[in-house]
Amino acid sequence: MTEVTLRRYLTESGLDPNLIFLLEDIASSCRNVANQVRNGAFEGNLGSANVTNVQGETQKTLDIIANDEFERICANSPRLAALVSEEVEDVTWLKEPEAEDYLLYFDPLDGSSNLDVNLSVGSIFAVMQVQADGDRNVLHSGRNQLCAGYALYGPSTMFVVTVGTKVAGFTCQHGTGDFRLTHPDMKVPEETSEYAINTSRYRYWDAPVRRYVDECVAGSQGVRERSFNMRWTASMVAEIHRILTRGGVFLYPADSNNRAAGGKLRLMYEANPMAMVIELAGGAASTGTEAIMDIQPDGHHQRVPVILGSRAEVERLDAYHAAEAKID
Ligand code: P6P
Repeated sequence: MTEVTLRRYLTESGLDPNLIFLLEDIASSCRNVANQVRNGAFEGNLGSANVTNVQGETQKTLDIIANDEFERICANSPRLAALVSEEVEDVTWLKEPEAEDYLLYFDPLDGSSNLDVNLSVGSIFAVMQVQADGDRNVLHSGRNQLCAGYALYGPSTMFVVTVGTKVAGFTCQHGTGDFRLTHPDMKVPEETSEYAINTSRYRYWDAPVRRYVDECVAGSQGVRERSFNMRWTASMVAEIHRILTRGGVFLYPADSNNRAAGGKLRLMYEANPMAMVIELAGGAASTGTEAIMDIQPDGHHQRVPVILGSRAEVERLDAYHAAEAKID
């Protein structure tokens, strides 16, 4: 059978042609970013740009290059009205907004601290729509996302996308550069014995998170009566892809050190897109106290706590947070 290309898959999804154009532009941006990352050492693009972004983080040279690639390619998408990028403080308006124009939210290069040590990085994206002519509001809840996904720049480059039903994975064919369908219906296993969290933050964690991780560490000798495995790759895209492939739960919770900032991960272009992917793959995505996609944003760089992955484990963590709230 002829392998299904991204264009054929999107066309057969019955999407508005302008949304198909935009998704193909996003995929082209990711393909170019993959090439820039792969050739970073030859182009002198590894290392820091010695510039601090709106997040207060020192930008990597490739952060800027990746952002520029998305802007350069997607700015030509016919009905794209605005770009909301992790790397740019303000919303970039490309045209006077008209009802049903598209809004693109993206993290052009997530996990870029991994670049210099040659570990996986990725790009994350979501698309929503302008609600009315002239409406410049970009603060819509994640339930309004039309589509979302990510590119993973790993041993192979993959483009994973949901357009509101299934989650499909496309692998970039070395040589042609085509994205071909290799994972037609990605699902998150309900149960898991693998969790991902930065355990160096243990001293900052709230009681529910400590309880959950302590029980995992206790393994078969504790209340869970089975052993667990832990992973932490410092790349949300890589963590989510592993969870989509074999299950797991990813936590970047609120803690005593990040609570004033709202958490670590950003709602509009990290948590929301990944929450849509995970939920449509049968998993769950929560802050510990509410579903991520139910949050009404109050800023386009807003940070939120993130707990997502295999549904049984996310529900357990939500229950631990609820039990703690009763005690407080
Ligand atoms: P830490 C990368 O900077 C990122 O935003 C996510 O991709 C990743 O999961 C997390 O932060 C890593 O955070 O505290 O381990 O460096």
